Amino acid sequence: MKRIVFITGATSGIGRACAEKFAANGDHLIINGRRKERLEELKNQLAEKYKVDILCAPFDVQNKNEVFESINQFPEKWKSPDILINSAGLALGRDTFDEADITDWEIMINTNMKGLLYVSKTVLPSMIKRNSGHIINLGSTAGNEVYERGNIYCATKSAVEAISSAMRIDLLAHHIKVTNIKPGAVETEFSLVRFKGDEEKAGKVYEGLVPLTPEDVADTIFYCASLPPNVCINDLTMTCTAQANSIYSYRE
Ligand code: NDP
Ligand code: 8X3
Repeated sequence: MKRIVFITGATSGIGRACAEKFAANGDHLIINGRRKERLEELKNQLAEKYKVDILCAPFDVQNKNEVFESINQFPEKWKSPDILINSAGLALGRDTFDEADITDWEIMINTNMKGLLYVSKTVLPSMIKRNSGHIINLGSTAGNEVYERGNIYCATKSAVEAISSAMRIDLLAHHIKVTNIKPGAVETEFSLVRFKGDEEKAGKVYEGLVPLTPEDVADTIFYCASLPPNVCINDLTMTCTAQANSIYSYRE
């Protein structure tokens, strides 16, 4: 059966790869991100290629009112997504705790934690009404182990772990699955964003190893989203073969 899949952060990286993967399966999509032109471009491309219906939902997940107003104004057929993939997120900076920029911290907290909460909270009533649904959060190996100069980014991903566990417990009675996907290094725009456009620093993150691709992660998310109703992957850590955890990698 074809599903409605709501993907935040679909303008790039893992979210975008998920959009392609689910569309290829014939699922209908709600795609979010702040860059409206990219959303429109993706919508046209995937709708034509896979003949699926796509709704663009351009909003900033940090803005509570924008999130509530936008989602609550979805046309009737889009009001009850089967799957929510919370991929919108970012890291900003790799500085020691004492030197890090407080505004960077606030943006990470507002996006990775509060944004995820706002979107989930707005979508949940329809899942509860239907007595089914699946929320898939993007955690990270950074939520498993804190690494040097990772401070608040790691903290937000630890929070995603705790939030996912809390959601899973509290939503048991409503038959809603909650999955926390925790990838290691994935080559996307993530590092370019983290290093504020510095391509050299961003490139170094993936030097000497073959990182995960966004498609690797999307394939895994698709697998988790395609299991029978009685099966839920609660959390899943995945890294490239050259990475053991958020601290140890082997570089040639
Ligand atoms: P990208 O930078 O490639 O994509 C991030 C996406 O998030 C973009 O679509 C961006 O869209 C969106 N986004 C960021 N801020 C907001 C906002 N305020 N409102 C709405 N959308 C927003 O990174 P990835 O695909 O790699 O990251 C996706 C998720 O995966 C993040 O949560 C990240 O923490 C996590 N992750 C990434 C890993 C990696 O190594 N790449 C590893 C582990 C986890 P736009 O700018 O258009 O708003
Ligand atoms: C992104 C992976 O290693 O940059 O969550 O923290 S890492």
